[in-house]
Amino acid sequence: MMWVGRQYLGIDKIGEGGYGEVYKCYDTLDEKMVAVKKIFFLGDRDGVPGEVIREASILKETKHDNIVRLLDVLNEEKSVYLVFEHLDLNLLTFMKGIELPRDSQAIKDYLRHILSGVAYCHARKILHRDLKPANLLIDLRENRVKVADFGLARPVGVPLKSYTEQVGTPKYRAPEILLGSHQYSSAVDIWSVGCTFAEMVIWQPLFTGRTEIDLLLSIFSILGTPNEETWPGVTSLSEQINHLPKSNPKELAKVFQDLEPAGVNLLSKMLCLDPSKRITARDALKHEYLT
Ligand code: INR
Repeated sequence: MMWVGRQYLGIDKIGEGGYGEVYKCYDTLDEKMVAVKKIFFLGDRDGVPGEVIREASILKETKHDNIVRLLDVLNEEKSVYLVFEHLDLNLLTFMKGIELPRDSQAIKDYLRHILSGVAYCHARKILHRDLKPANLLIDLRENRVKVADFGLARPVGVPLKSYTEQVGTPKYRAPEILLGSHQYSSAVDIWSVGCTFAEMVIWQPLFTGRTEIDLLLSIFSILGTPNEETWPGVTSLSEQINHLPKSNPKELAKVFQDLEPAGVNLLSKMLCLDPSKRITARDALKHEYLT
């Protein structure tokens, strides 16, 4: 038996992200399940970075139906534990098609939920930076998606595994990041939501590739290789672009034959290569596909 503080009793390890491990725990005081994330840090001499505590305090005030609630922050010895509400499923399970119906209304509802949570955080200048099906959780009772892992500890946390051996692939990473931009804007989250939306429709990841370059080639094989005309500034972002094979954009309506035209239109605006022209979460919520 593993106790986290005096209140939470460890049951199972349910996840392992880049920056910590997640345990399903029993909250002995409130008599309910919670998810406890243990954050790892580089060196232990300076104790726990104050930044994490500050960020966590902000997130504790973040209350929205489509954001996984942070309930408690524990600072035990050299670790920080973040206590969240617990949900039984994530969108990965949904993608595997076992647990839930996959009709077009469900896709629409889930996309609206994800965008609502994202819009709420973006309005508060909180970025996610790593949106993917694994941290989109599903509340089956309310049939609602909630975004987990928003804006946490990324700049200060230390990865569990070295970059190359990180779990999974950077499948949901925006092209500007893959091309080496260090300027994260809210547009990176919209890209990830677009990839997730596409995946709900076609039952498999839209872009694949084990390495960043393979992934870029996969993206460009569908959306076309960008140039200064379609994405001003792209060549100064990365010289690399000039050496890649050139692809022409595919007709998205042909790639997504099961998606209604309004959905294809919204998807094309979320998967816009140029981040400055990518649709915002707020505008996406007003798009005819979702209204
Ligand atoms: C489940 C997870 C259910 N619930 C994986 C999971 C599989 C099945 O990570 C999880 C979480 C939960 C979770 O119920 N609450 C949280 C994860 C995270 C925060 S985080 C909160 O930050 O994404 O690791």
